[in-house]
Amino acid sequence: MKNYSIAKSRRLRSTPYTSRIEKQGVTAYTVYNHMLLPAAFGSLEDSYHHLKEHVQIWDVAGERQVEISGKDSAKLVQLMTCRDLSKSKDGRCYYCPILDDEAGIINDPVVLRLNENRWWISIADSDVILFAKGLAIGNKFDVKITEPNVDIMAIQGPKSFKLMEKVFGDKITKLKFFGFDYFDFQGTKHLIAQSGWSKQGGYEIYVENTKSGLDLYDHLFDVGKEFNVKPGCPNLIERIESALLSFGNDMDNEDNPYECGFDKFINIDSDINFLGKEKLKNIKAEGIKKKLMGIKFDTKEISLSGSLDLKDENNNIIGELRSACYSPHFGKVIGIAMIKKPYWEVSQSVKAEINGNICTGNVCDLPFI
Ligand code: THG
Repeated sequence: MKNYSIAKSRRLRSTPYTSRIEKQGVTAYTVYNHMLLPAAFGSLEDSYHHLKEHVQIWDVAGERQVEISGKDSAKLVQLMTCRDLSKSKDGRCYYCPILDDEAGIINDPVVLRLNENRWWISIADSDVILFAKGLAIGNKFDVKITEPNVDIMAIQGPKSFKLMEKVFGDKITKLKFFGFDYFDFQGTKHLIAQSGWSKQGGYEIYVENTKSGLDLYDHLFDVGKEFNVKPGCPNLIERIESALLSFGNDMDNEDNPYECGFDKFINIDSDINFLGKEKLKNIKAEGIKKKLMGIKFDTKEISLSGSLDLKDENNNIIGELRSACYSPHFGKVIGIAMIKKPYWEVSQSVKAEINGNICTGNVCDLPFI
């Protein structure tokens, strides 16, 4: 597949870190929430191995925040998600599918409860702010909805814990997974969560003070030398092996949360009010007809730029492949696919045309590992 350079403009927003990562060797961008999101620093496979062993600093400013504040903010946030937030706590993050009235997925953000009247929705790639504003206007909610200047920098990899301890002291080691708190860097407070879009562990720094954030970015590279710190970005191979889903790739508005395996984030039995609740009850009663599953192919190369039909031995279409990569762990191509109900059996054989050749493989459960 031939690649093309991306034409920058005001509409395709840069981040405060862009000039730095360009000096540091970014080689590919994707677009996320109308913003540049680095997609590669040279070989994906080299970055994958480095991420699993050392520590990386990522410019994930494209994970924008939708801030909802005001008297009705908790009501609006709850209206948007099927996850019960009635017992949520300040200083905690919640992975929350956002649904429309048909229970189709709008987004799968991390929701941060700053306090009962102030929330950040840390969004995947869709315009949640417009949806939130529409709901607030239609419901006459007393809320303020903005996209604040918050530019996340992620510190990911097994050595992220030692690196962050070196900068922020012992206190940061007490932070629990999906907890957040404020930490001082040279006199400026930064909101830091133990989270991130890899399964290698790490933190996300929600930078509000750009000047201090850039000083911190540089400082992390300075003091991180002993941990072999490198610039990086969400890694296609690591995230597929870890089955971290990507909105717009693995699922979209045509899919419901049951089909995506989000069962543990769905609360249809409590008395909370959210869009799509009745629809979800029906879906649960009837049962779903497609779901996300893994595929392993007996081939070593793939480059997907859209979805790919999957067929059985009789050429019946059994589903569609939505993301895929070569996995060093399995020594073959693996992928995430939406599979139709009659074909859910693990080890169901599949074939697909990859790079002009018919490749065979098998369906498996998610996560792969
Ligand atoms: N961090 C922040 N914002 C984000 C992302 C992020 N917004 C966009 C995108 N990523 C949202 N998608 C996800 C998907 C998975 C997770 C986080 C964001 C995740 N899942 C954990 C898991 O699957 O193990 C934990 C889920 C849980 O148990 O609550 O971390 O990365 N700020």
